[in-house]
Amino acid sequence: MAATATKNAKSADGKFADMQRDTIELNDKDHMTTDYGIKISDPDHWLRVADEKKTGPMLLEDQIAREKIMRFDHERIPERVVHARGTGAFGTFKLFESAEDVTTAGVLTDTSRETPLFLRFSTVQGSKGSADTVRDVRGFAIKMYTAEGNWDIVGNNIPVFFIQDAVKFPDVVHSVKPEPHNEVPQGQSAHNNFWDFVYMHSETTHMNYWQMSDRAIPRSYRMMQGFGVNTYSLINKEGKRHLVKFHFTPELGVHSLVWDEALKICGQDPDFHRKDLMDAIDAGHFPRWKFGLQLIPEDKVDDFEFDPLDATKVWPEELVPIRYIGQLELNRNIDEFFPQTEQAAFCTSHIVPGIDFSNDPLLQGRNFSYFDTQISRLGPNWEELPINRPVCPYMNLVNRDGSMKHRITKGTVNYWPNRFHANPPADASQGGFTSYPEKQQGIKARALSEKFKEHYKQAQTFYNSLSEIEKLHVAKAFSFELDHCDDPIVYKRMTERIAIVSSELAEMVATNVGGDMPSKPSKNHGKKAKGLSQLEYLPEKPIIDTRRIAILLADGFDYNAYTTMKDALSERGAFVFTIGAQRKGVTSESGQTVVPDHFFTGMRSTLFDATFIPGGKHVADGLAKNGVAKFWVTESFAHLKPIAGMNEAVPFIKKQIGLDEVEVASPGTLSAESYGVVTGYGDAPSTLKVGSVGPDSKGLA
Ligand code: HDD
Repeated sequence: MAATATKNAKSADGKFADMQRDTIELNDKDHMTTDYGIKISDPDHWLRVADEKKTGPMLLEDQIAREKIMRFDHERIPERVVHARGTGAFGTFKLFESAEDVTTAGVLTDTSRETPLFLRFSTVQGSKGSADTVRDVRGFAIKMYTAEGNWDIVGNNIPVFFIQDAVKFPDVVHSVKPEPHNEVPQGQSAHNNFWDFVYMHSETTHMNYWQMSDRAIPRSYRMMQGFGVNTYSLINKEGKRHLVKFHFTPELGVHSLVWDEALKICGQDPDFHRKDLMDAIDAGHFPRWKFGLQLIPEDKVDDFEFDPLDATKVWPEELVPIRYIGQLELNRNIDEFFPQTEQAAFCTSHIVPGIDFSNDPLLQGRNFSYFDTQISRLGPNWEELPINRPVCPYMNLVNRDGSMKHRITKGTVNYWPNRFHANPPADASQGGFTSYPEKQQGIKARALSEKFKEHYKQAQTFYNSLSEIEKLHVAKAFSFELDHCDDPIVYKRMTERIAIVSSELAEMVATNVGGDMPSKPSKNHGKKAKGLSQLEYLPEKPIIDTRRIAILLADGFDYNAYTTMKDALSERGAFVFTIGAQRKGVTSESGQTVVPDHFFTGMRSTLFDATFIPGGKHVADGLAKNGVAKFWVTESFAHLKPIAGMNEAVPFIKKQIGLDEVEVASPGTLSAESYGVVTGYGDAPSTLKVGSVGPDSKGLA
């Protein structure tokens, strides 16, 4: 048993194998039973006194009906107090390079292992049923089922945090959550209380800029970075300590929605990100992230102008480069949401030998909070639940009982030490966890170190490092948010605060929302840094894998152009969908019938990354007469998305995008100057080049 468990913890499918013990599969042979096992003959009628008209009273005696109703009455558990909305998937962690110079952790030193893992993505503020594409930080919580026990990295897609001291967490969360008097708004930071909090806490400034950037409206969970955020320690076999930050960089690059799209998708498909992840995994397009470490030797901790234990600061890559040593892949969808995602529970305090904490004051508080919250969500035996239990052998003779204990431990003693030497602890040579023997001395005080008091420099570096388009998006985001604050105290002084980082930005926002500007312009240190603009994280070559591409059709389309383009895109890994005038079928010029995946009113351009329209009579006879099809093109263009058209579709597209007079692209080309519009003429659709639009492409958004 122990040997199987250890093997499971080192093999990619180990957690799957472990969960099979508790997995049953629905079929048409096994009869429906009560939870205590008797077969049910009629699940549809409550036992009652059946008089002649069958209108008699219902009987409390019906244990089958009572069990069903009782189970239903109690099927909800408290949602997570933050990060309630999310979804997860299983995967594997592989190491390419051993980090044995800095740690003894097997998961970071044994390159022959494949460590199974579960990763849950989430938004922060919204409740469990809120929409996926709101402006928010995204959670990136990983549970690695290592051979030495579970290691949880409970991170975000933004490398810094709002506050420095964990004791402020209830304040920041209360301020951003719906206001207490009316529980409005849901899943949004655009309200008085949040911006009041931001103003009152200048330590939020750096995080606030990231949150107003495109990072907070990702295109997909698969296209975001992951950061451990807090500072941990790695300890090597000589007992030397390095401070460490963990990084995950997506193979697909970092991409975002534009705000108008994000807003619309909230209504059009609130599960957009959940479905995107599941669809990609189901289709075998497994998302991958490079795993890297930033390391600071213990004796260099004081060498920086910031404190490396301050979670509102990044460690600039110029000073502390990222050392990429591994890869995380997601490759299996969950089978059932509640037991495998709702009951998943993470703890920042779950670390394995070779890894240790630091005196990061946010991390220390988190270590208390996560462990505590699982008890109200799941009860004291939450670590025994299939999704949470380790894959390696585990046993503790003292940790017993409590509600819902289900593991059975044989033996007559439940204390240590005992006369049988049962369940002995392990010393370090046997893999026992030993804390880093850091010397600690001081007086008790409620305080933070001096360097924690500087709150603006890195926010300015972040803003300076953004491209012009990203800066414009930040200005629009601040303006949207403050426009939703109706208390002048809040929005007026907030624009003054923005001016500390950038007068130019504050000017734009103040003009839009009616805010105030300080009398003196602020000073800009002019510094930029690596790794802050998301445009640095585009894939090396443009790729269209898993991008959702719509082909618009009505009766009379060019079948050859349609199939050739569809096949070419599918071959390149795109997900192609046919959107037609009606789902019962559309007929081509040459008589072939295609049954579209959706009809026009059932879908919106916002749910696709690009659009293709083949030539044919269908343009004049169908698309040009259909308001939804016309708006589709206009809206796609406004959202900066590539649009391709053949023959008759070309003038139609030009008209919808309002560029009648502009020469779009020469046939078969794609360029920024072409406004992301590709056109092709003639019979040979293979002359069309399939590509994607670069960051500089112009558009109306
Ligand atoms: Fe937290 C959940 C990320 C600070 C207290 N947090 C939670 C989740 C993520 C984060 C991804 C969702 C886990 C899941 O999917 O189940 N939290 C962070 C990051 C932080 C951070 C990156 C800053 C570095 N959190 C933080 C502080 C506290 C908490 C300072 C409390 C002092 N967080 C919680 C919590 C949650 C939680 C209330 C809610 C559900 C849960 O823990 O399991 O305990």
